[in-house]
Parts: sequence; C-alpha cells; structure tokens
Amino acid sequence: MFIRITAKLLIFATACLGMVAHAGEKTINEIEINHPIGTAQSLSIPGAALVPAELGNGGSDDLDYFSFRATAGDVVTIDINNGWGGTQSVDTVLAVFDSGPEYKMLRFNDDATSPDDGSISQYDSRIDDFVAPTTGRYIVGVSNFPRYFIDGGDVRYPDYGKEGDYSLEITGVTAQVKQVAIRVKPGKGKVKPINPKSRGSIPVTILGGPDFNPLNIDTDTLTFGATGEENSLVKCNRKGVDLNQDGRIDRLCHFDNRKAGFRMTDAEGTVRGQTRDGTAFEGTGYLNVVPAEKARH
Ligand SMILES: [Ca+2]
Ligand SMILES: [Ca+2]
Ligand SMILES: [Ca+2]
Ligand SMILES: [Ca+2]
Repeated sequence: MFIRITAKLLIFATACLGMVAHAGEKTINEIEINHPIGTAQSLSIPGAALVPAELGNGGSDDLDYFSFRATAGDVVTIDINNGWGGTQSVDTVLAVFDSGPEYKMLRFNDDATSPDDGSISQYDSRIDDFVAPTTGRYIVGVSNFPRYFIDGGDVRYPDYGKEGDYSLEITGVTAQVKQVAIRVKPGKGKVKPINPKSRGSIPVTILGGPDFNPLNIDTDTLTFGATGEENSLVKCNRKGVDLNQDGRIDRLCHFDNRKAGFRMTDAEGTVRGQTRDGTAFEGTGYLNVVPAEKARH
C-alpha cells in the first residue's frame, strides 16, 4: 500500500483542489445514524448534491449509507472529494446498491480510474456512468479500505474502521419530486406554536391528492424538519382519515420535535419521502415557533 500511496502522491501532488460546482447543486449535510444500510439517509437530489460527511462520527466502525431517487436511464456520477490528503486522510471506497430488501450491489469502486478536480489522489473513489436500470431508489455506501462492500449491503472486515472526512458528490440525477400538501400541527383555529426545546412529537398531516394516496408512503423514507432532511419520524397512523373533509384519505404522522431541528427563525417545515413504487414527494407547511417560556402558555 505504501508504494501505491507514494506513486499516487507524486502523480497528483500538483493536482488542483478546486471544487467544480454543478448547476443547481444542493448541499445536504450528513445526518447520523445512517448505518446499517436499512437506515440510509434519504437524500432529495434536484439534479446534483454535495454531501459533506465523515467516517467516524457515527461510532468507531462507522459506515455511511445514503439513498437517492433516480429516473430510469439517468447516467449518474458518484464521486468522493477531499477524502485523501486532509488532516484525517481516509482511503474511501464506494458502492451502489438497489433499494433492498436484498441490497444487491450494482457497482463498486475503491480508487478512481482517473483524476478529478475535487481530489488530490485517485484514492478518493468515484463511480462513473452508473446507469439507473429502473426509476426508483438507490443506496450509496461509503466505507474505507479494506472494508470493501459486499452483496447484501454489508462490508468485509467491519472492524477496520478509519476516521476521516470527505465530500460525496452525486450528479446526473433527474428525479421529479411530486409536491403534496401538508398541515403541521393540524387542528381548528390558530396555528399552535412549536417549542424547539420541548420533548415529544409534532403531528403532521400529509394530505391526499388526485393522484397521491398517503397510505402508499414508504414510511422508512419519511423525513421532516427545518430542512426536510431530518430523520425524525416517530410513527405514522396505519389507517388514513379524511382530515380536511375533501373526500380524499389523509394520513397523520408524528415526528420527534428535537430531531426536527427547528429554530426560532423558522417559519416552515418540510416533509420528504417516497411512495412504495419509488415516487419522490415533498410538502411544506407553515409553523409557528416560539420561545420555550412562551410555549408553556
Ligand atoms: Ca458518518
Ligand atoms: Ca454512519
Ligand atoms: Ca473525486
Ligand atoms: Ca479508495
């Protein structure tokens, strides 16, 4: 390994570290716990996304899994930048899996096959031209050498975890996100305040639409909070009720107040998720955040 490192450093020591921003790229911070693969962090990617993340911030054997939705035929690049060469240099490996439950491994890469602008070393992995076979959800795994991914979504040698930060960049996704209506803290009368510090949960109604049945939601993919990426789900009612009396079934879900991450300045909350057939949706609703002392009244 030392020889490989030396040779690669010589070749790439002068490589430019400048990051190339892609049009419409969205930055989404990693949220632990995103392992094992069944608890992958759901990313809503409007074409391209940059995910600053770290191996080691989720425990000593940290692995990072992220899911995203792609359309059949999308040609997707999954690229690690700034992994090798920093203060916590980490030799990353990448894999793409289907959405389970078998978690078949579709692609794997340890070291990039060519240099790129965001990496000083080909030790930063990159998967080029992943063609989405069907419209649906895919899972990206990030690990480190020698913890290679295996079919089924796990890794060999799980105890060789090494810490280090990196950026994951996913480009080439043309996911269409369906817009749905939600009501945060539904009920009659004035909007009820949310106290960012209180324990307990926030009820959110996801309203049914002409071609949207909330009972078809894959609740494992539901996120809600200040950015819409927060893994805050507590539970959803199994049965639907027509809460706004428009003849369509709605669904009430509860999200953990603290995990939703609201601050005093937030005016809206966002729900994101996917239906069981892989359709991505999102909805945003007004909320009313108040200081802890006022919320008691
Ligand atoms: Ca992590
Ligand atoms: Ca993790
Ligand atoms: Ca790279
Ligand atoms: Ca590597």
